[in-house]
Amino acid sequence: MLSDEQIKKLEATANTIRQDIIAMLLEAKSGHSAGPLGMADVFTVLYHTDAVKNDPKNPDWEERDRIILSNGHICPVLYAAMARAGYFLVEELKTLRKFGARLQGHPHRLVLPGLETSSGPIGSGLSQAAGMAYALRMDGKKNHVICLMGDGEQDCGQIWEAVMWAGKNKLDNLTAIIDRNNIQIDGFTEDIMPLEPLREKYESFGWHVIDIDGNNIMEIYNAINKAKAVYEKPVCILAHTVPGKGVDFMEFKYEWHGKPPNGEEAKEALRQLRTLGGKISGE
Ligand SMILES: Cc1ncc(C[n+]2csc(CCOP(=O)(O)OP(=O)(O)O)c2C)c(N)n1
Repeated sequence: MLSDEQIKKLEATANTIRQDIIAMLLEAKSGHSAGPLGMADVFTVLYHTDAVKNDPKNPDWEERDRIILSNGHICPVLYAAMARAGYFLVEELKTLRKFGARLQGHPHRLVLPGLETSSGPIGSGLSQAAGMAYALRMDGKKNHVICLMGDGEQDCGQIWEAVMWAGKNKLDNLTAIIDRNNIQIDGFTEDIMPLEPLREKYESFGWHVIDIDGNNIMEIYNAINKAKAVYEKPVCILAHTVPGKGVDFMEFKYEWHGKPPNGEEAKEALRQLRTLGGKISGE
């Protein structure tokens, strides 16, 4: 359980992360806005609570849970959550997408400590995560593997190979979190390639499914803890989020999938986010 005070603090952290995301994208002049803003609450729980085992001062800690970002394009939220947790200096966020930087436009495992995989080509993360979960179980280890995916990403066929395989092998040390924000690169998911009934699809392959409000810290925290307690089934958390969360002209707009704000838009986005709490980016 989280106390009201802890929740308030975590909500402020999520809004700090959102402000970081806007500042990073403005500086980079390219990148993705909607997905990262929508997933700020999930990443706050992943890196700023005890629901997931990790240690920013010791990224290779043997007992850490493994966080796999399959939808690598939303990495601004990953980087901001990691920086605010202490993996590296917040200052470094300004280097997003610069030549030679550790914060590449899609995560590069070999240059940034704390990353478990490189990603960018969507569709492969769940296979990697399932393989890791299987290997950890073979070694008798207790680490949990958490794989983040997009909903549009579910259109990739390889995901369904991993879904079948994880279900068959009863990988109860594996949790998938799907960003169910209903948008993808060029439209709404149900127009491009209908996914529903998504819950039933995962269930039919032997998964336990939990639907949550993916912008509610308490629901995210409880769902991850519950997922870790489920026995003999992998778990899929369907995190219903608002793409572009916190910035009114970005919310629910698929046009903001892969576009950064310009100067004026960033100013207005930061003004709106500041009213929701959290620190001004860089503070
Ligand atoms: C293999 C591969 N094909 C195409 C792309 C281009 N691409 C990047 S994100 C994306 C759509 C993903 O949709 P979703 O996961 O819902 O992203 P969201 O809009 O929620 O950020 C596509 C097609 C890619 N990165 N990799």
